[in-house]
Amino acid sequence: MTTNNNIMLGAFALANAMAVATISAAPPGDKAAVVTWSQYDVTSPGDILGGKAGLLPGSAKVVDSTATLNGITYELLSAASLGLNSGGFPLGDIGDLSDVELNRLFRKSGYGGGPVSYSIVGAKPGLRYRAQFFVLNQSWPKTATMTLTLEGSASPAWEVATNGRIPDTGKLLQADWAQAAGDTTIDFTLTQNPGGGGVQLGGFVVHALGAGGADPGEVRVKRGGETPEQRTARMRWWRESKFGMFIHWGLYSATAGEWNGKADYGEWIMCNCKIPVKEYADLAAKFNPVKFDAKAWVKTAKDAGMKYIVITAKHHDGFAMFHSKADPFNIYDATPFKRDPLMELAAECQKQDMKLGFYYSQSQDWHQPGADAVLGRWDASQNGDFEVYLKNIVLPHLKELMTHYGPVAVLWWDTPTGSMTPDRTDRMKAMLKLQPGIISNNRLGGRNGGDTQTPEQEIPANGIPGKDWETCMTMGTHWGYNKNDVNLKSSSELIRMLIDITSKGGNFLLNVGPTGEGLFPERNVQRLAEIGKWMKVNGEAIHGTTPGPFPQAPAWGRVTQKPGKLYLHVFDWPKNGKLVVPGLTAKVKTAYLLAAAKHADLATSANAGGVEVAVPAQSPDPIASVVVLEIEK
Ligand code: FHN
Repeated sequence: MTTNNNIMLGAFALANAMAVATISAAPPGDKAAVVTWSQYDVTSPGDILGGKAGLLPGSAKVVDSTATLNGITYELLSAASLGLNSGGFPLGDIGDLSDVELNRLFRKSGYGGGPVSYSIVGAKPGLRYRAQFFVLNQSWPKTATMTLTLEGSASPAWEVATNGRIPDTGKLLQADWAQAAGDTTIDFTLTQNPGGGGVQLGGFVVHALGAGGADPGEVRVKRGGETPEQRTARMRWWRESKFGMFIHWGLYSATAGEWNGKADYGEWIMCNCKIPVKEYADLAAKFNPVKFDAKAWVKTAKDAGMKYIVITAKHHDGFAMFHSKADPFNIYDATPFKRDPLMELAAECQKQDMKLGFYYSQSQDWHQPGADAVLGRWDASQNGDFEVYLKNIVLPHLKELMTHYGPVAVLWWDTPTGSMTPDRTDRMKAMLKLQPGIISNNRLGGRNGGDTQTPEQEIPANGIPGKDWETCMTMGTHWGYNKNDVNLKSSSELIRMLIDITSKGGNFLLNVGPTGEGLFPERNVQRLAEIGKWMKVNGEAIHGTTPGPFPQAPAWGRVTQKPGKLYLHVFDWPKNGKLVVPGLTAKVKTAYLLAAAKHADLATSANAGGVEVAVPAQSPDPIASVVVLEIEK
């Protein structure tokens, strides 16, 4: 199968295998000095799920290995044990396989998963390569299917023929390709598993075939179809933005939260009041938001210091707030308004340099037959087939949203249900490929993590370390407009929340529920203006910052930073004129208040406990005053 020329370029396997024996030198070809090895021979058959390795076909003796790289232990299946000639493992390059995603994914009982993408980067155009992996254990019904595709190579798209069934335990699957210019992607998708069971794949290896002395390239296997650098680039604007506007606007807005004399509803009014589908749809005839002014909306967001807007394209009531050809239950066709507000908003966002994203309720839809209603259906017309809903409504809607409105920065899924099978979410996600840079949240469902975590109406005490996260929040009680929703958080509270979230590494997506006439309620506008006033002076300490360097927030407030600068957001101004920054060891070059004219210098002194800044007796802003420390990097 392989020759001495073949070079093994990456490997992993066996999530549960435990190291037992010798630590030996790193194998030849290893470029990562920190790698240590341990190996053991496995003699027992089968039970991978129980933590032991299985026997592979023929007489091959399985040798499992673990490698520790940057503090993470990887389990590797040695190609040499399979009769392959291993020229060495460039272990420095397998960091992206750290969580042995494939093993975890495919071991899951009950349903399939994926796709999980692996990019093979750095392979040399013109050379031939081979990818292999092993079916380590499987107990799936024969009706389960597994599809693997190789994309981006010169070879035709390649699929491991499983003929409608998972290959047996011990089978080796492989695919060869001639590398074209550009990277190769392998997508692993496992679908359909009625009746339980599980399967574990492992031993994923990439070889250069018969390179014949030719340099096979610095091939790396990377998880996710996107390199970390590419992900960083894609997420950059979002990470720097820190502050965005959520807009919940739909047919429900026309009710102002009132139904049959009771007025404490919001965007859930249709469900809460069990309004029959036809009766709710009839509201559209009176929905005529003629005061809608995209320019004013975007300006309000911009003046508040917000960098992106996410608006409900379709909420759970199923009413599309855009002109859809897929179904007439939309603002253009069903109302006297006869305008497409998302089109107008998209144009204005372009003009005012504001990112625009769409909220889309993908599985819950109270209007369309067959869609889900998480609290149960109440109208016979809601009965139907989810597949039909998906095919006729969701996919065409998504295609329209992804293609008619220019750049779409965010797709904000919501309320995933059990109908979100991998096959269905795959089809939805395929639509997002029409917007290559798009960022999506973690509410699609199935096994899709998404790009962002979405705590709702709360700020996690310690942020969500290592994740991109965004707290979404209402100013009052409801997301959609309710005329009685007047007990709002104060602008001071909202500003401090923005600071708190930023200091913990998150974003703040603050909601506005416009009226049925198309206006932002005055009470929201007032708060946004006050936030904007603060941001005008202090926005530098929010946008583009990361959490401060201290493990604990200081007693007086919060800290954010940029390279060479610490921003001290002081909530509790020191009465003695001494602001102490505990634990700061870096040398302070200058200190000043963002609010001070010409950024006049403040005296600082260092002592064993940290740095002390001499501040004026009065705080410039009782909500939060920002002291900047320029420090030596
Ligand atoms: O049910 C919705 C709700 O109406 C609103 O859209 C929020 C926003 O995050 N999401 C759902 C509840 O989680």
